[in-house]
Amino acid sequence: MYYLEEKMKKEILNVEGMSCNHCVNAVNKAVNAMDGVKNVNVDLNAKAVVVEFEPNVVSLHDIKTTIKDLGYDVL
Ligand SMILES: [Cu+2]
Repeated sequence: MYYLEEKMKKEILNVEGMSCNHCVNAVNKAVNAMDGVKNVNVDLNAKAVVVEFEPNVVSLHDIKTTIKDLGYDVL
């Protein structure tokens, strides 16, 4: 367990353009589907996407690109 946690990274992204639960679900679903992503939590009011991932498997850049491809701005 400790070993796994060492390999995990947690980042908070500021995402503009999410306006309703449909947006929340779209971001959740798309990011969760990525290899190496372990957990996603979207806070609509805070315009925040908290993502836990394995940097060895997926990059933060790729996660940002996935969100941008949905039509939202990642600051
Ligand atoms: Cu929406």
